[in-house]
Amino acid sequence: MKKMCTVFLCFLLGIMMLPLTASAGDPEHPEFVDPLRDVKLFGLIPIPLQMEFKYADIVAAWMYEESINSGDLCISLQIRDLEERTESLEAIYVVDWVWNNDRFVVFLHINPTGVGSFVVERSLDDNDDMDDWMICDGTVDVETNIITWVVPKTFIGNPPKGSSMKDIFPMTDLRFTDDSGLPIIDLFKDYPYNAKLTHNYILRY
Ligand SMILES: [Ca+2]
Ligand SMILES: [Ca+2]
Repeated sequence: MKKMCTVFLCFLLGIMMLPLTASAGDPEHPEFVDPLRDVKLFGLIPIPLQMEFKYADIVAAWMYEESINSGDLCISLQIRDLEERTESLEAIYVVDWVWNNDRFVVFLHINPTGVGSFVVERSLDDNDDMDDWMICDGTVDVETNIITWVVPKTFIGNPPKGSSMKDIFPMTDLRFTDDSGLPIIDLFKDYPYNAKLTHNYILRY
């Protein structure tokens, strides 16, 4: 009987914790998980040795909010081995998502001169062309290999508590730098199409 009670209690606790787990974005419960060592030439051709591309290899992405800054939505992107300064190529880090049929994207460039601006763009008119952008706050942490953008909810249409952020897709690009004189094409990419896991993020505030 005691054992049955314990099992029942665990079951109840499990049910109570379910909504939390479903909406909690953090490194242990990311909304997006990508395979490792899957950076490809032009995004198409597998590369056997991936050592040179660790700073373009997506590991995971997630969203979160903090109660003291509930007017912001934070978007984190974890990379296999993040660098604050690249050796020669320009690295572009992107995460996009959808809410209410509108598209949003955050991005950041890191090149041999260092870290660029944290940018968020929005498309509120049912197409993929971004119609507005702003510079937002953010951090690059090379200890944890995590980039985080802090996006004011006012810029993304003030989604209310319980709103579902869908299609959270990160992407990376390595290109020649603007001042290299070489063609600005996407040389190496990690695409989200082979994701191991994708979830929506449900706003908590
Ligand atoms: Ca990857
Ligand atoms: Ca991938």
